[in-house]
Amino acid sequence: MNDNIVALPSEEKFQARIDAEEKIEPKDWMPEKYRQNLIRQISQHAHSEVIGEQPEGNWITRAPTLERKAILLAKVQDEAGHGLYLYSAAETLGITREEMIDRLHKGISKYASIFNYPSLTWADIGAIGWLVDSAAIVNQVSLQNTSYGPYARAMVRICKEESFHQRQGYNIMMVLMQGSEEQRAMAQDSLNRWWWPALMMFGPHDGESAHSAQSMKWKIKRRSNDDLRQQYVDQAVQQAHAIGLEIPDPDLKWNEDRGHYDFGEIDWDEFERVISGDGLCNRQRIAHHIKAHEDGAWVREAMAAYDSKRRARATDVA
Ligand code: FAQ
Repeated sequence: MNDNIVALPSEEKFQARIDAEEKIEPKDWMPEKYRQNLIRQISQHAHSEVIGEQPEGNWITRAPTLERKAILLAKVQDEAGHGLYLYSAAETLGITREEMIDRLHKGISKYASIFNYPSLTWADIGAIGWLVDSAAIVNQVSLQNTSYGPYARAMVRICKEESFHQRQGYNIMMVLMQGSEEQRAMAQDSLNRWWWPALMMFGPHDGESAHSAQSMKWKIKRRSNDDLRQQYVDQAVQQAHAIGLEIPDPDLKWNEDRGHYDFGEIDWDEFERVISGDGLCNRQRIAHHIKAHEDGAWVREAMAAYDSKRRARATDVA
């Protein structure tokens, strides 16, 4: 740390470290609001990874081939792993896993709105991998440079795995688009249903985003919601057109001056409804999570008993 920084009062010293692109580590001093904001964002991110297993898990037993089944199974397991890295990163901030899960079950802590939409057809597994994982990557690449060390490091591995997820989803869509008329229609229908929810993943417009200004100052977020959404649209439109899919947006148009696509307005009433717990699948997703959590209680108890026995044995030996 440089000498000028050491002489400043805590808050200023902290901001100076952020401005100098230093990583903040768990035992470092940090403002309480920084800690709380990180716990909020990282735990919601973790919940998203885990709840996101549900719409995909719905198709594991119905995947069209053994190969597709094995790939989907591996992807869903990866998402569980992402949840694990993220819960662990949040725990370094002084909150327990149990508290985070409790907040999820009580509706205090959110998770990505997209997972409150149903996966109705096999093409939806393509759309989730292509559109949802792409959106996750666009955001998470920027989070590899977030100011909190454990979160930034978790993002590096997560981004690598999400890239494989994105490719498997796009490959499903590509194969369907090379198939029968019915298969092409299924792929298009899936894009029609998932496009707008995918754009909502980036959150409210910058001017409406409650946390953005402070999160950008603390470099918890590195790019704004609208900026990331624009990059995503520019990428996804080209990918859709390359395989013959049409983006369901009459206002979508290349803007030569801006060098970006213009696109239509998100239905923000729908967004608000879904993040407030009133989407198509919110109740089902949480009920399923609570049941799985309760059914798995004996595993956690057995692990805790094994761990305390192991520690006691280690103390005896010492
Ligand atoms: N859904 O002030 P902002 C994945 C909430 S991972 C639900 O703009 P912020 C992998 C927000 O929490 C996908 N809630 O908030 C996968 C806040 O509420 P609060 C998850 C949303 O934090 C793929 C309020 O609105 N990725 O998909 C949403 O600055 C396939 C005000 O909003 C991450 O979590 C939303 N879409 O920006 C898994 C990335 N948008 O907390 C399985 C990390 C906003 O005050 C299958 N997170 N809200 O009650 C972030 O980058 C940010 O948290 C944002 C929101 C950009 C999501």
